[in-house]
Amino acid sequence: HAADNPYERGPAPTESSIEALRGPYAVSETMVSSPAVTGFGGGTVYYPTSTADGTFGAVVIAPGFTATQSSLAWLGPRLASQGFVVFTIDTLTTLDQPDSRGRQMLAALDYLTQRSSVRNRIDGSRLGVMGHSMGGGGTLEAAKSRPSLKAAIPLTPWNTDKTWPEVTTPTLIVGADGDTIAPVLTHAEPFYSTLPSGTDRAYLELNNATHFTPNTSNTTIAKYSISWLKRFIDDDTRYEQFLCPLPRPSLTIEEYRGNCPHHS
Ligand code: 9J3
Ligand code: ZN
Repeated sequence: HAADNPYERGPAPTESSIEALRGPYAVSETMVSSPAVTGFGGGTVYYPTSTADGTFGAVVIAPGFTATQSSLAWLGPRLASQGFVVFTIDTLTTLDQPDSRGRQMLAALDYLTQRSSVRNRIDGSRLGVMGHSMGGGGTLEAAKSRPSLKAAIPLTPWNTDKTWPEVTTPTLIVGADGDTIAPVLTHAEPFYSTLPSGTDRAYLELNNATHFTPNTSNTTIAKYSISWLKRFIDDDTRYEQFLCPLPRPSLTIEEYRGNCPHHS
């Protein structure tokens, strides 16, 4: 229990609690405007309203090419209500490439943990990154350049760099079977398979899905993202049951690969 793990937050999870539209924490939000910040384009912080449970891990989420934070806004309260500080960001320009997005995600994490109004609510040693498409490519770039990150979740990621042997952060890659913009054969699958085998890694391919499936509320994305963030940002082994044994193909899962048991 919490006595064994100082980072675990919230009640014991169930299949229905990780599928729910909201978790146990009421959520507040605050806008961060550009140009008040530098190095990224501002964003919205979603965070548990109460301070009674101590500090939380934090996650920065970046959008894809031509998109803004609104394209991933659904993840803000959905993840924060489970016990994370979640920062959905805008990039400096909507045309920024994945390497730039990765640097901006790290700038956003630094702002969040060092200067933002919620910095005292965050455990700065327990941080993660997520992003869609070029923001998913940026997620891999951020993890590659900052190995201290605890979790990374690229969603239908796009990048010209196809190989990620440098990543040691536990990484859950989400692909979509019908993606014609970042086809899994040339993006999500090689990104997954080139992660080191010693890195905790998983590949979730959504069934009957497209490049833009991550842009609307999606229970399969939410439940495995929550489980991955809890397992690796909070070290919360209560969520291991949803990740290992590996999820079976279903109406919403085309395929799931990964190491099980996990290393860390
Ligand atoms: O962020 C994305 O949706 C990347 C896909 C894309 O349009 O790449 C073409 C340059
Ligand atoms: Zn590479």
